[in-house]
Amino acid sequence: MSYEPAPEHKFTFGLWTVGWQGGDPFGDATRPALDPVETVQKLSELGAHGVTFHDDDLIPFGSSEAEREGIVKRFRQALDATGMKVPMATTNLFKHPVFKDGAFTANDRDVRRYALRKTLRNIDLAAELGATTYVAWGGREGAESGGAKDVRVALDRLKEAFDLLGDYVVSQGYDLRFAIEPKPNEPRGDILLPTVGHALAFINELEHADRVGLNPEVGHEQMAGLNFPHGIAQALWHGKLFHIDLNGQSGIKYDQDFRFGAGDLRQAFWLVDLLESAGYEGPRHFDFKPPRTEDFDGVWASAAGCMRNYLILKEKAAAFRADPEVREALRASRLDELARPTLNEGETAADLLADTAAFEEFDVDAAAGRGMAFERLDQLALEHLLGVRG
Ligand code: 3MF
Ligand code: MG
Ligand code: MG
Repeated sequence: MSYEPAPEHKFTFGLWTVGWQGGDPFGDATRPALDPVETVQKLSELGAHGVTFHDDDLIPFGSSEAEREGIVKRFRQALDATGMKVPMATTNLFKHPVFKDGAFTANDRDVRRYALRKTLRNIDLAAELGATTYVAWGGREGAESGGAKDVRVALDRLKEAFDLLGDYVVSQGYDLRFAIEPKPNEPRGDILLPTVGHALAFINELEHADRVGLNPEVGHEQMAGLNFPHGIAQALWHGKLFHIDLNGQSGIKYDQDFRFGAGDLRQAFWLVDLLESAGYEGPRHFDFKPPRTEDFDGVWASAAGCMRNYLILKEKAAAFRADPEVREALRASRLDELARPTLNEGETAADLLADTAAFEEFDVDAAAGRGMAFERLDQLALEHLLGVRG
């Protein structure tokens, strides 16, 4: 297998990923800025399907109306020339100092109104460019200290924002859904909607709940020590996996944004296995940062590595599922039994209470003594991943 990325694989990249110049809290930029048009061309050559952007990635903050038009025109020409798509767009509500205390939940009302206007304006552009997903990462919605934010009231304001954005999209007739991106911390000490679970519960309270789903990011859940494939499985179970940010992270530390496949490789394997076997059809979107040690050759090598690693893992996961020994091991671990409903069809609590085989005659010691055979199953998975099987 060549592991050659092609548009049908739906690999997409944020303009801000390969375009990251390497500035961090301790050091200046190590790379010059990238022209979005060059990014489109280069990623197209590498086999990507499309690009995504924050408003300010494409149109520098503070540009005039005429500048904005010129930039969009040039960008659109690059898309047309390459066939690259824009399946998702988002708003930068975190960089400018005006958002230092948040955007939709800033204590200052005028800042909240400005944030909503900035978002509505970019939603128009997103729809114009054919995006069907609008991501909302509330990186500055949070606090460093307890008294600074009344979280219950802030959640009212967050709901108000999503309800308004939903109303707007419906009134304009846009084919656009929102995807909330949870993150536990960084840049705020603590961010609202810190995990997939918090965000899922919040969505239930929204007026346009059917139009709002998730954009979970590998590293964000892993920064909280959570199992990313489990979070994705639950998002899928709720029908809420609208989009996904793929990258790499090594455990509970700062947001590392490694290329996909770096960091926790075992979770990456189970993630690809899950996405592919669940029939996820959305973009495989990379939100990573080529390390600041790299020049542009390293940047493109890193982007190519994201796609190649996904394709390698896809092949490994398929080989794992097709391996007769794995199938046998799955049966030995009784995954088929998990798939059977616990009650018989039409069975009631009264029927279960009357079933002496389920309780009075149930041999708890024999059941407790049954091994689950998970170690053999996991060793087979590991050997597929390590390339010594299949
Ligand atoms: C930060 C992020 C963000 C979001 C983006 C929306 C800058 O950790 O992951 O990237 O993904 O704002 O897509
Ligand atoms: Mg991130
Ligand atoms: Mg992200």
